[in-house]
Amino acid sequence: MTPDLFGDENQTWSEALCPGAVVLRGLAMPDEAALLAALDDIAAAAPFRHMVTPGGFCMSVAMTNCGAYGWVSDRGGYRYDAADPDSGRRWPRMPDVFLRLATDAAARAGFDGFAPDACLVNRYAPGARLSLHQDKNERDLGQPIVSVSLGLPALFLFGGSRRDDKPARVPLTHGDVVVWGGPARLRYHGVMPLKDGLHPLVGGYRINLTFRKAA
Ligand code: MD3
Ligand code: FE
Repeated sequence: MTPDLFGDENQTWSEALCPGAVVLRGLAMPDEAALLAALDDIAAAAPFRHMVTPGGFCMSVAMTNCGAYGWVSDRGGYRYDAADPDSGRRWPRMPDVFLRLATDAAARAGFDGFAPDACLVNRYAPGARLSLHQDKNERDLGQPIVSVSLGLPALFLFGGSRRDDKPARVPLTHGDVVVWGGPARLRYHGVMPLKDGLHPLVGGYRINLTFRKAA
């Protein structure tokens, strides 16, 4: 556990989960209000929706996107698309506070020059979960993914390079930022069903931002 220098009253700790995966506890705290305000604008322009998997199941996690590309799923498969399929318009632009936090986190984990062009926003209500999967729709798997957790706490499942490797359980709470790169980039991962609760700023949800270099 490494304490990082950070401002006057805020503190952040970095924890190495495994080679390539670094948890930056509390890194998003100084930006929490600006992140949530920007999120309201994104959801007003591109509302959260439950996408359908290629197998025909409706996802329990509600999603939207910002940035040049958005992650979308339907009966035809998973892909990145410059347009929101619900509106036909481009996704809302990525707010500066999102971009600064993501590039700062990546640099702290050793990924200088990370330039995300996609931010998938996941919203979990109680009971919502994400089953074990890999993220491999991005063009350059040498680029990391940065995740930011806001609102209710969740148990993150961090598996191995095969679907049947027993996953570790990592608690992620409001303000935590994780950088997944290098040998961690293709590890299976998921999220356990969200427990009921009420977060003072976010209410009865967990929000997760994942920053990606899609194109
Ligand atoms: C490890 N989201 O959107 S973020 C996803 O909390 C996704 O909403 C989860 O998995 C969430 O695809 C987990 C942490 C995360 C994101 C991408 C990864 C962990 C990762 C890619 C490779 C390895
Ligand atoms: Fe993922």
